[in-house]
Amino acid sequence: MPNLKIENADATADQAPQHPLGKNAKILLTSVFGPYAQDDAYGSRAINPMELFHNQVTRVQGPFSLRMFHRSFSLLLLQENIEAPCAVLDFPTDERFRKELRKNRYDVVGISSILSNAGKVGAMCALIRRILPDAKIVVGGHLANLSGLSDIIDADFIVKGDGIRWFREYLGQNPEAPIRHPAVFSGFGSRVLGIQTSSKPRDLAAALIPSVGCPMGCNFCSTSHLFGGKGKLVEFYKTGDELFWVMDSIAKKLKTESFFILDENFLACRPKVLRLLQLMEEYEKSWSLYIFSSAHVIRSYSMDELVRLGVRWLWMGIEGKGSSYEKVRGADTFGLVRGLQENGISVLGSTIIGLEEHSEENLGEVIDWAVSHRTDFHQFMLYTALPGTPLHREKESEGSLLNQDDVPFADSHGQYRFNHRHAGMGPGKETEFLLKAFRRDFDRNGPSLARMISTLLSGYRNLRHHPSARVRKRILRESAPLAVDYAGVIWALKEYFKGQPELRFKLYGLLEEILEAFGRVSRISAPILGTILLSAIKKEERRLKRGWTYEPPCFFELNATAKKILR
Ligand code: B12
Ligand code: SF4
Repeated sequence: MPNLKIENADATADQAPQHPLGKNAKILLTSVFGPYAQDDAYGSRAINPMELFHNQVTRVQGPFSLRMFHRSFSLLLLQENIEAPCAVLDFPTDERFRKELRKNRYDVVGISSILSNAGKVGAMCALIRRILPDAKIVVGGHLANLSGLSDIIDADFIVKGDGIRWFREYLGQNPEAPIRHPAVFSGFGSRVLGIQTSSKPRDLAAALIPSVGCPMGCNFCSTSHLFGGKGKLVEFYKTGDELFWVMDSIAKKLKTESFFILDENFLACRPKVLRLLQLMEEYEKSWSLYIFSSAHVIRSYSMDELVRLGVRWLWMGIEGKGSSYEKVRGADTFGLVRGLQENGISVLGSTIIGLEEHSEENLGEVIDWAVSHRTDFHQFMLYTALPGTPLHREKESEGSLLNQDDVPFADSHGQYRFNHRHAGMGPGKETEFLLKAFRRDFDRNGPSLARMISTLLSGYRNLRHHPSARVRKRILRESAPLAVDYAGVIWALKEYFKGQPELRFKLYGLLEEILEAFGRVSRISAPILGTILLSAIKKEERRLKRGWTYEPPCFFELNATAKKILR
């Protein structure tokens, strides 16, 4: 059990004044306008699409990259907890945003943004002032951590930290009321190998946000420092019971049994998690959990506890060889990854490129060390001094922060340039090292999709006779695609990688294992489906070469009160 003192950080949001119309104020909540995956004057960048995996994990995996979008969860969570008429506009185009401002006379317009989209927020504020001069403009999300933001955008309120409490106070609602959670799937528009994947509820995970912030307070982490930093956390659901009943209600609404849990260190509060497990056992829930957790917290659980909790996928910071971060200190990350994978838990390892101790001389070794973990997925991110973090303050006082002419906010997204001068690396070198890291992981370990299938197969083999019927049910559900779909995928990959004997050999071995486990049905279907998939992969490859990319569609949603008065 980690030795952490956690305080509630609800007070991090600025004290809000009250809107004169209170709960009658008409509110629009919006994300920044698109397009996202192309270079533009407002700060969109082709290498910074509105995607998670393709942006920062499977970036160089071409047709094997996992492509999908995620809704702007902050907006949905805010809307769910606002009693006033409230509309959400997610992923609008510039034109759709203008149209919305003209269509309804909003009293308040709230924009959620991160640092790299600062230019768009500035443009959106100017549009609101022009079209709806009486509306109050509220800006929240990670951009709010930028000191001096009010000098570059024209907003009435900049809200740091939790927006639910802020809006409740602003609109005269009870700030202590229980938090209502939206029922929303975690991802949509998923695509891999050039094929749209299943959108059936049972194949999708619901998003669950038990808290925001992280009490570990690592020096570079804006997620933690937006909500108070070390020892602080805004917990929406404080007990295992609250969490269980929220999950139960979402599962029923969405008809799903999987949860993507957006909590930076979900396992950190052991009593809460063990109570959740107890309730899952009592009510026979065989839920699958996709979670984030730090290595030293994972180690405080037995593997059987993780399996019974339903952990299927884990995002874990590995950070860097010899890293001094408390969350990885003393952890045998290699043994941990292997043990998790044997129990059917896919690992997404996350490594930082450009820690203080990194240099052009030692980065090759650092990358090799990271890649040799053979995690199912690997995120590499640049050590970026994000506003509001101790790292940013340190670089600012050292005088090593780069200015906006050198590296604009739009490029400070962790996948291109450092926003400070690095003692061990020449300017721009980090871009090469970052790409080298992704490529080495792909070359050595092959497509993440195959690695994930291999982990799933290990889970099936080792746990399908688990003493708990609940665990067996989950394992059978999760491994259902192995016999036909994934047999076909591995067959196609084996053919595709003909020219890479080492990788082909691994894929061949994996296919044999699947065929042995599932017999005739796999033997017949693998080459048939595999041939179709191989052709889809080649088609996707050609499409990508032509520069194809994709954008999320726009969503417009009204809460119950808004449906009566807004269009
Ligand atoms: C989901 C997610 C995404 C999704 C975004 C989906 C979407 N539609 O917006 C995807 C995967 C696409 C994504 C992409 C990127 N992301 Co991202 N992402 C996250 C993640 C993991 C969760 C965000 C979330 O939903 N949290 C739950 C919600 C409820 O919390 P919240 O957003 O903080 O909202 C609370 C408050 O901030 C506040 N609030 C939020 N909005 C508003 C608005 C108003 C008006 C008010 C009053 C309050 C308010 O109230 C909310 C409730 O308390 C965070 C890390 C994290 N755990 O926060 C990173 C994070 C936000 N992402 C980050 C980055 C850097 C990126 C990328 C640039 C990554 C990259 N280069 O690889 C790209 C940008 C893409 C683009 N073109 O814009 C950084 C932002 C850093 C910064 N300081 O700006 C974060 C913090 C991760 C990190 N630590 O580096 N991301
Ligand atoms: S453990 Fe992860 S989420 Fe928590 S502060 Fe450190 S980097 Fe941030």
